[in-house]
Amino acid sequence: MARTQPNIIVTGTPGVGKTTHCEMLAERTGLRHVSINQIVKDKECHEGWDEEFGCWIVDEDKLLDAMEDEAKVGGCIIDWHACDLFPESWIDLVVVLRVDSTTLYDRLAARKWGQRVEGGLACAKLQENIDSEIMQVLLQEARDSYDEQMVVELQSNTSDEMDSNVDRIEQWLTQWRKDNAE
Ligand code: DAT
Repeated sequence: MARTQPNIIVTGTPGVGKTTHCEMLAERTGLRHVSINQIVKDKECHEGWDEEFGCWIVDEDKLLDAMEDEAKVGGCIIDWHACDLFPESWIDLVVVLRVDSTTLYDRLAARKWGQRVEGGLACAKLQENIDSEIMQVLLQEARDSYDEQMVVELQSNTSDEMDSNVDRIEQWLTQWRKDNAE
């Protein structure tokens, strides 16, 4: 059965603005903000907590099982710092948010990790995320995993850019709805 609403992934390095964009988009479009972090935690789709990286060790099979019904219905705005695990057939648009490394540094430093810099681990994690952003790791992952026409790279340094990104995604959604109207 064809989806009556599209599924959109919003991805990018931690701190690029995924959650902020997804919340704004959900409010404006009526689609659902699907936080993978929350699902992994709530439905226990993990094999424990990774102390080194400060995140859950995701059990991808369990996660996909937990999401399948919702993905089939459509209307999900998926918020996650990876995208290659979702089957291409589930997805209609992949938005990769990008940010300048100095802006990202400031945002990450304002988080808990920055405050624990002397602990070493936090500092390594912060630096790893900045390196990952500079090396376009998530953009490459999106391009490797999905048809190039589905992947859009958008800048997320300022609130003006965020507003224009949300406008653009809304326009895309309007067009998708027209194209897929029965
Ligand atoms: P993510 O979900 O990618 O980790 P976030 O949405 O939590 O990122 O945003 C991290 C912080 O940066 C948060 O305080 C909001 C701010 N922010 C995000 N995108 C922004 C933008 N385009 N302009 C200004 N601030 C932004």
